[in-house]
Amino acid sequence: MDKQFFTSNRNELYQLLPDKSVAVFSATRSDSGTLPVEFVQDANFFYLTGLRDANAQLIVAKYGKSTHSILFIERNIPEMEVWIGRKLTREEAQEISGIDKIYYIDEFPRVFHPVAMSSEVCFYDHMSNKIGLNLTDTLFQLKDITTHYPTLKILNPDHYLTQLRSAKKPAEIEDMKHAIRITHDAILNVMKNTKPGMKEYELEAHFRFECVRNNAKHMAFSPIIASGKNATILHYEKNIGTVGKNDLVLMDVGAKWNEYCADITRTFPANGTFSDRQKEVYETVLNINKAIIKKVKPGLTLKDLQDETIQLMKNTLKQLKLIKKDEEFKKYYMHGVSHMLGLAAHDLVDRSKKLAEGWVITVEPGIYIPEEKLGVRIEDDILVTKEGYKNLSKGIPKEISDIESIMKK
Ligand SMILES: [Mn+2]
Repeated sequence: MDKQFFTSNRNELYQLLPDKSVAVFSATRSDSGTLPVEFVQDANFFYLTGLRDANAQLIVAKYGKSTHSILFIERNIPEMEVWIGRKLTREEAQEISGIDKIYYIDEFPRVFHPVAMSSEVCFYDHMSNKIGLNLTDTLFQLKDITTHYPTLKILNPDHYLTQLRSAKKPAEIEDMKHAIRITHDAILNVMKNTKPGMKEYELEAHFRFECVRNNAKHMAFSPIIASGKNATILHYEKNIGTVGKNDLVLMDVGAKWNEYCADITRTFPANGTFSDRQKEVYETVLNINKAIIKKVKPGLTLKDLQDETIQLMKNTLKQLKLIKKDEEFKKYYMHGVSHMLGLAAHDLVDRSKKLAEGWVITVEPGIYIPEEKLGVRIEDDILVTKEGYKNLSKGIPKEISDIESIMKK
């Protein structure tokens, strides 16, 4: 991904912004000087700048035909270099982002002043900055802005970023494919190393080992490794249970590559062979997974996919003798079948919009039967194409025979 990508993202934002408006985006804050913690860059800020550095800010402004991007970075502190290294230079920031107006962050109020004076609206992005100390810092800044410029109307820019980030560009799809490839290898590593009696965290370790070994140090989300009854808890993430001999293991995992996420779920038998009942439930979920994937095409909405899933669930849950009446389906299937995927595992979404070329969504039906200590979910990452879809995670085994033969090795 080069500066061309980030420049064209900003150009698209200019198109959307109303005249006489300014938008402010912030990098994630981090407290330099303390021991390193996992740093997750703010997705909107990354999308518009390409910077992975903390404590930076971006101003995007539009006045008629004249548009401006101004980047603010941290000043280098020579005394701190021995602890945390040298900060990004202005030249480096320019090379990454393609922005030529670069200031230091302490110059923000001075540079912002004339921009604010000529603007009617300020789109201030602070809701997507939920990590670390950033929220309080940006709220202080926002309070400052509202105090100094009382006539400036403050709005949230999220709808613009949702619009921009929904359809992925080729470079983004390549990064997502790579995240999926690493996730694929790591899932196989778990399947090959699982033995009944192990702890769920040992399986998690096999997953993380393969990701980190491939330079994917950051997860799209904390891995969910759930055996037996734990698999009926949708966002189980304690991963401390013992894998029982006759358990199914549900693993909902995703590596990140260049900030882009994979989100895959596979379910497999701890002992390497599905029981008859496990097979029955698994095949049901797999059939729904395949049926919904086949439906994906431009023009549908996420709700259309969910409605179709519910219809299929009602029928099959009756066949599995789990429910008698349609409306009981929620007892065994209680979540959405799809969400957007991108810079976030649950990416920005406008549910009123129709699927379009370049969107990447998940398809993840599941059936959860606590009384049988049994949960199955099968999740793939699907690219919406001009004609229909492309399953980006097609290569990750989900047929019963494939899973069983991998586990026998
Ligand atoms: Mn998901």
